[in-house]
Amino acid sequence: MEAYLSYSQEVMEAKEKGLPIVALESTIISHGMPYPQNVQTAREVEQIIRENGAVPATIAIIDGKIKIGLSDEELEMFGNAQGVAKASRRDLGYLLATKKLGATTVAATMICAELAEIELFVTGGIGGVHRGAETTMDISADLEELAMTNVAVVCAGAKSILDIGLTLEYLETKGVPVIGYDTDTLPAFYTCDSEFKVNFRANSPEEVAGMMRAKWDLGLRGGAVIANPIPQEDALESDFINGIIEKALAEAEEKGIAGKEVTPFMLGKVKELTAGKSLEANIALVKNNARVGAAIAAALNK
Ligand code: PSU
Ligand code: MN
Repeated sequence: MEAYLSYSQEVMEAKEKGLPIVALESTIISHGMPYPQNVQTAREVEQIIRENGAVPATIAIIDGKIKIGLSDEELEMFGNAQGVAKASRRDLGYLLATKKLGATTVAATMICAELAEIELFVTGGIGGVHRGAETTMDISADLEELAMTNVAVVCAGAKSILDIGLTLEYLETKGVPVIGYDTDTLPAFYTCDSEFKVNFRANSPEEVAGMMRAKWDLGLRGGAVIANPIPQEDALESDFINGIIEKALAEAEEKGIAGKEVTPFMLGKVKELTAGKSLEANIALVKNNARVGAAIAAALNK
């Protein structure tokens, strides 16, 4: 297995010194945001994690290896290169064997983080149960991963391109705790809250770490959703964003967008229809998650 893992110098040193490490995904770079904001955000998020006492490990598949920690050139490549595969659980074997470039989703990043013994992962949004899933069966592999892989995922909740209610039902069935960070309601990515409640509220990094440690000490497999609301000043107005999401969903259906293209299509379309406002919100919430995630990683390390 070690043959497949390749650590950056920074992450290797952090492991030797026992420093807290935060995993980061690469699909958000290659398929979640446009260039050059994607690369710039990736760099800034890494820097925020360093400033908050942890070491960032952006994860991707390169040349037959799982890279734990990317160089600046590699970040640039994932932001700009054509033909980078969106890599989820099912794609890992294929991409490693064929030595292709793979940008890891939440599911695949969790798998790689667990292999590298990293317990905490920061992202923007997780995949979930899509609207209309009762006929399309479009349910993100991220949810199954949360049920079986021991990594806590800090995100800004589930966005309303998904069916938030069904996503919560699915997580409940799979025994995945949804923990609100300083909130009782589930944030909906672009907005600070939604009509749904979280399962548990944690008011500090230590409280999150305590819940995770107790779960894992019991030998209970799986992660958790740590839902951290977008800062109020960066949030979008909920009627505005939901109207736009409806439009984007209608266009996706009309165009017959399916499979792994759905989420990237929706993110791109929403950005276009909001004239970039959704991208600004997305960048702000990821940075906010990086601050909180670094603190939770430090608390888990104690
Ligand atoms: N949500 C976002 N930005 C993203 C994604 C989701 O706001 O970049 C990406 C993540 O990598 C997530 C993936 O794991 O989309 C989910 O894709 P799918 O719905 O195809 O499982
Ligand atoms: Mn899907």
